[in-house]
Amino acid sequence: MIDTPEPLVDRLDAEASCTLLSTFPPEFRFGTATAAYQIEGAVKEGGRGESIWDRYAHTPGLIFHGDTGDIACDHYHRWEADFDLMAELGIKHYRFSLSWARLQPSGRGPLNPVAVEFYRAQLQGLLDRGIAPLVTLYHWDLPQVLEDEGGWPNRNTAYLFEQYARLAAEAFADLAHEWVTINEPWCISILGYGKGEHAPGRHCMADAAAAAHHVCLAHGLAVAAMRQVAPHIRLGVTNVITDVVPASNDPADIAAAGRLDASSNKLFLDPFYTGAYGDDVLAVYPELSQHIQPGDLDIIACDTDFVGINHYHRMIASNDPSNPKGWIERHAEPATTSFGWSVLPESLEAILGRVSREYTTLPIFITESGASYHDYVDPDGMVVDTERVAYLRGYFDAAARALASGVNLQGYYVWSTFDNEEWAMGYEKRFGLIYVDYRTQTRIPKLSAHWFSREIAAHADLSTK
Ligand code: IFM
Repeated sequence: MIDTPEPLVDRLDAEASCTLLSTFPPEFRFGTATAAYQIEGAVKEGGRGESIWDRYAHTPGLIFHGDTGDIACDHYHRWEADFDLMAELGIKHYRFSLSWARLQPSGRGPLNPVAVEFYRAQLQGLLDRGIAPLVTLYHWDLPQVLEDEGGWPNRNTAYLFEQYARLAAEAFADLAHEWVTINEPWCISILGYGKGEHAPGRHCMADAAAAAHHVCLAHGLAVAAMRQVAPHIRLGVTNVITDVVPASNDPADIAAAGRLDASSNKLFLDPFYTGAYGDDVLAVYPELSQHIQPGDLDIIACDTDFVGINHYHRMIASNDPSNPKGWIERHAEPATTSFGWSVLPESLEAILGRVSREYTTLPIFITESGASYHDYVDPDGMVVDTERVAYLRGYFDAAARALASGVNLQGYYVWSTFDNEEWAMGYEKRFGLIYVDYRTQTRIPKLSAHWFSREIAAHADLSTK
């Protein structure tokens, strides 16, 4: 176990709690999560191809401060030391992603052997340290060549993803037994193709609707292909679920909240877990229908083994006839993360209850939950992120309440292991339990990392009793 630096000991004693000890079953998994583009760097090494995020980041004006993922946390070169540090902290579960652009630089054909070796070494490195991997196949880094062929709005991208998924299962399933096919279809399609806030930066809702359907299809095709070559693996898809509430009891605001919910949550929960898009979803995205081919929804609603949920905030919806969408949305207050995102643990409880009541009783993993704060290194060389400790305690308590109420919750991965490249916000937002000094690439476990380390050690003790 890691030594807690002297200046943090008192603070940590003050922060200690018994939440995990008393409320989570011994087999409940606590872990942390990252994604390839956000931490790896080395974008031109090992035969990696260009991804849509490389192209987007290098387009002036799109990313805060002109930041790019070219170096990021340099995890490509430092992964062994990074895993050593995680092991010292006692982390036993780790979710990370494979880079499609690294494994298939041209989006098709055999996997790049250098990348296969790199990820096999990482997987083995995790297992050697007693850390169980949860591998995400796609966390947003589409090979740029596929975007040049139309990207996710092009149905063929789903078939190419199926091939990539099959090859990845062949290459890694002996070492990786649990997989998330796709991370946050909403961000891929709506932010990437509709709002232009993420790569590839298109502003076209018709493209976004096409992309949404093809991302769903890609998931279903991938599950079937991966099961064929590796029947033993466990599979799921991860959606980001927002807690949507109306601004008032006015029926017009309630209807507005329904439309916002349809546009963000139901757009994916419906097809994945009911095998149909709700009428409310089709009303918000009328273009969807023209992309649905016979049999698609059966493929999309395939059997999976678990449900991945990422959760970050609550949005408040109000009716607004003057807005082209018919509603406006704002972040709930108090907005206390550095992103302006709400800190409302009851939102987590609400969305977990909702998914298990309305959609599925499959095991649920919170595959991401966390907060960005203005972390800095103090004169003692420490990063004292008391806000993050409070945040995590509140959200773990909410998860415990959901569990007690009957939600089949089986794990919680904190976003993120390290500070990293936060997409369009570059390095300005810090989500990590471990602080990264990007100039020197020094890693400093924050107060929250020491707190988490103590908590998970206490929780691990449960299973030995
Ligand atoms: O950093 C992202 C992650 O890649 C996907 N989910 C949300 C996080 C915070 O914005």
